[in-house]
Amino acid sequence: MSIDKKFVDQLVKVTSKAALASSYFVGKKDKIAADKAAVDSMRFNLNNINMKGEIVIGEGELDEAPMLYIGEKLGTNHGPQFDIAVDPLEGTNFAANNLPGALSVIAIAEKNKLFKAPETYMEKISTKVNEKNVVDLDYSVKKNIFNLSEYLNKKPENLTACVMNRPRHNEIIKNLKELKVKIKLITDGDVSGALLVTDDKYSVDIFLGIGGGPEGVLAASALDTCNCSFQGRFLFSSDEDKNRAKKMGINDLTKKYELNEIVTGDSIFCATGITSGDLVEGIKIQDNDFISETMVTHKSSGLKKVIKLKQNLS
Ligand code: VTB
Repeated sequence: MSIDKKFVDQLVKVTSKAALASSYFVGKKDKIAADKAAVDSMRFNLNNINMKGEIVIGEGELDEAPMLYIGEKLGTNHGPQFDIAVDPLEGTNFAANNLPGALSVIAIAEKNKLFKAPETYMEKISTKVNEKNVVDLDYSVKKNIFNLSEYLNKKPENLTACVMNRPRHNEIIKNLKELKVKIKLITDGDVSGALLVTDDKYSVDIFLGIGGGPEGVLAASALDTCNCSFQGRFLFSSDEDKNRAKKMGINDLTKKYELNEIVTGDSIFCATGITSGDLVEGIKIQDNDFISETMVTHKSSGLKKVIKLKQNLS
């Protein structure tokens, strides 16, 4: 069974309206208000869709998040069953400080076809090369770069690697520097970082590093449609995290997940810009309209494009 294409248009509207709602808080130094606006809007609009949806990746568990919590049912309760992953405001710092790259993100998949990722860190790697044994989480940075260089027939100094700027990535960055690879250092927002390998126009060959697990699953759904590679491995820092993951059904805590284990069926992914960034432009208001840009993918129809929409503000 594949997901009907009509849901693409509906979901683009969901993320574009959530992005609009959050955009009013851009630069207001209030991450919580910017997030809440996106969450409220997303929830309201998802509830108008004819589907039986369930949040598998959301704002947390019921006791931590009043809305869009894991297990929350969404939609009119008529229509197909979907797993839903949301990150209503990806890049809260970007929105609060009016910096490039804040996004409103959603992915839906057929029921039980999206990995239920715990709220923990994930070691990730993505590339535009979808070939086994070229790039792998188990290889050293140097081996990955040499393999990619050979495969793409590009010298290491002509390759670009995207990495999030964190002390935990010092070793990765040191290795990349030694190989003279061009480093694209991002301050936050690794959904977008992982997706920069999806099109040559972004000039990124490989993304690597440790970021949020839920963000890894969201990015994976788009990478799947874009025929790119992705691998992820969860990292747990406390026994509490480990126990929670076990309760969620993860028995092997050190397992390396392949893309086809994270997304196992048809999926739709939408990411609308709140502030303009590498991937898409941010929300612009013109008289009574707002203009949004959304990166959209839909696996079964092979759709992969940026959709620009002009919608009425009221
Ligand atoms: C990660 C990353 C996200 O926040 O979760 C990061 O996946 C938080 O990482 O894309 P730190 O704990 O190291 O700050 C984001 O960058 C979202 O802004």
